[in-house]
Amino acid sequence: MTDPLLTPLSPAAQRVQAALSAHGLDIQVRELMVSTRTAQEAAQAVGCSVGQIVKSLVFRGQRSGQAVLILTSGANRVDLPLAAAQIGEPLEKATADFVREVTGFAIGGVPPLGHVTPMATYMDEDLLQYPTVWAAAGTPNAIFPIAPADLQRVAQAQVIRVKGS
Ligand code: 5CA
Repeated sequence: MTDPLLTPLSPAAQRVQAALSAHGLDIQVRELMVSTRTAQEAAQAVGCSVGQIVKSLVFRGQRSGQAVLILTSGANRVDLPLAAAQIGEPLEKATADFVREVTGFAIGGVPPLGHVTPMATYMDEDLLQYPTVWAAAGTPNAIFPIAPADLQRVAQAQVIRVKGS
């Protein structure tokens, strides 16, 4: 059956779909009529809590200049000194241009996998408490559901704590 709230996948979303399929995951990317640009909008669009939305946040190692991806619960902000202590290098926020260069996707649709270059990846431990989390799929309207353990495996992510207490 055709869902009237779904649209055909754009090329960026198709790249994410291909990456999921290449990992053997039977997951369907959904491109929606409504915005999933922010964690709040995404949660509203799929009817989940904001904590179940995966923010794929790109940072830049201050010493190495290398990209670092932190998959963060939509309910959390990354405490940069805390993250840096676990990662082993001070981090700074990436510019929009750097994000596009290293991932191949524009901010608002950056997915957790399928990037043009592989990068060191970390995952917020708070995501593990949910049966399903939802991540961006290449565009500000595209999203997919995934079990957090599968996300950790396919993103080759090391679990860290991102928020201070
Ligand atoms: N599609 C949604 C839900 S999955 C999404 O992509 N959310 S996100 O949080 O992963 O992506 C937006 C993030 O991009 C913001 O939290 C912010 O950290 C970052 N961002 C937004 N604007 C800029 C900018 N101008 N330069 C660098 N980073 C930015």
